[in-house]
Amino acid sequence: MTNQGIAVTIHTISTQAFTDQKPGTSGLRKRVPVFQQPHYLENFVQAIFDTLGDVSRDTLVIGGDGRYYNRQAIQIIIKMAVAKGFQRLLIGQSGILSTPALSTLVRKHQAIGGIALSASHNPGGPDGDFGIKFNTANGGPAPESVTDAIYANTKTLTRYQVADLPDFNLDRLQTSHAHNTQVDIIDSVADYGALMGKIFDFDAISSLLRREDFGFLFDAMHAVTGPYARTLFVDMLGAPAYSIINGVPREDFGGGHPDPNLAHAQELVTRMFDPHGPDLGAASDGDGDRNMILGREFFVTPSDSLAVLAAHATLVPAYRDGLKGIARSMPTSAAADQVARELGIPLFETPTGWKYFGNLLDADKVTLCGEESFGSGSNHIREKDGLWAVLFWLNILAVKQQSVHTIMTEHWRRYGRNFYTRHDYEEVDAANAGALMSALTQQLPELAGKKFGAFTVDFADEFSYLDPVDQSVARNQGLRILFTDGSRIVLRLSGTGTAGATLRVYIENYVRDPQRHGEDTQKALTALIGLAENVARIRHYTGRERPSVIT
Ligand code: VG1
Ligand code: CO
Repeated sequence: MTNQGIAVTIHTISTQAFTDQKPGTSGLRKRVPVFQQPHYLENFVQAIFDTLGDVSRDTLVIGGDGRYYNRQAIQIIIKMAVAKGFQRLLIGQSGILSTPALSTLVRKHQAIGGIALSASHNPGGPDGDFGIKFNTANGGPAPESVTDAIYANTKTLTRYQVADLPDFNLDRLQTSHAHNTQVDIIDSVADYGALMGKIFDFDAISSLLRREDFGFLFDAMHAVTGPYARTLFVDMLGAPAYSIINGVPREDFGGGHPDPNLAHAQELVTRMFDPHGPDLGAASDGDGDRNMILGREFFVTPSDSLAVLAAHATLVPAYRDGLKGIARSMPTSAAADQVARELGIPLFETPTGWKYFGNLLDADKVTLCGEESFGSGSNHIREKDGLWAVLFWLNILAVKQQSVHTIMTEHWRRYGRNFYTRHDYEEVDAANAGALMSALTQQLPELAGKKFGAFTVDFADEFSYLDPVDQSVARNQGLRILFTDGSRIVLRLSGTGTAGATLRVYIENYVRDPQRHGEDTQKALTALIGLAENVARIRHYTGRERPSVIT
């Protein structure tokens, strides 16, 4: 379709503001029917566009994880972007772009930003979740100053603009023109695949994946990484095609919950916990930014994974010269801190959410970042990156020729082990969850110095973060109780849920003694788990006997 030169009518539609469009930890997430309400998506998109000035010389990247409503939303956004007057739109073929691929494209094409359509690991389908997130010119999630401005716009919006155009064919790679905008439907994988080839030792990884005595299994969970994994692992690196399971993206993720953890990646977990299972297993989430790493009969916690990547970074060509620093979110275990200390590099502790890593990466203060919630990444883009983490582990295994289990146990022997678990209480009553948090907040000042069995509270506070680059302050980022032996209990409310409130309780205990490193995590943490219950009265407030998900 070429409409250049032909006058395209731009309609201005009157609308009323919605009061519930405050972006959370990672964009605006709601149930699909909420997004399907007349004007709902349009209002939010206009609120984003209204934070940008003249964009007649700017490029915008658009793509999503392929979930239900992805295609409809993209058609709406294209027509609004044409009305806004962008010079160029880059759209992933069939509307598909993983979150890391979107970040790659924004950076490579020096776009003004990108719009990612995803609710990440939340289930999809007509009654599932949908989401929209704006990334800025560095390729990363918009910082709080921008999301605050978007939210302010949503509250006062009275009109939005849309170009009167037929739907675009999203499936064919092509360039077309509409009004003043060039619309390019591009290969969803190519630029991302090329970037991975520049970071890792593909020759070494390829030899490993072609070995008959090495087994690799990747679970794409019927989400966005299917095509990316096929191109990278099978086409570029020579792994057998059967290494990828659930590789076809589906609008409802095959009815599953595209969350790469021990509870939801059932098929992968069953096959890895077999004495004859593959050597490396991995999974990624709905939009491809999370990762889970498994060895044979062995689970690597995301916090430990970050520490292992940091300790072995110089084995990867892109990080051969070492790391500038490491950043981790506050609830993430301190395993990476031990490595940073030994390497003599700074360790930054940020609030939950990838947007807080952007400034540190842009200022070249850190090279690797990670979160306990199955997220890790580096300065190659400004999002966490699931397949990057899998390639990183493959690169380490290819060089070291050791099992995941051996690499992990040797790591613990050297640095000590941070036993770590997260207990989630999902969809609890929001008022009760709020009451729990305020009751605990009030207790905090009296906790320092108190003894609970073997544990003495060192200090307890509400975490706030002063960004060392732009001096912005983020308050209210979770309650933490730190003990004199380095153990911690952290509580916070999720900012990505779409129903009620989700309480996350993070528990950590550092153990130096190698004799204890083989212990079961939940058993090793029993005393601290009980302590969290006593101090925060979780059962009382949530009405739940046990967490809904333990990772
Ligand atoms: C969760 C995780 C957080 C992550 C965020 C987005 O947020 O805890 O670490 O950055 O999801 O990840 P919350 O507020 O629910 O705890 V993703 O893969 O959903 O974009
Ligand atoms: Co995600």
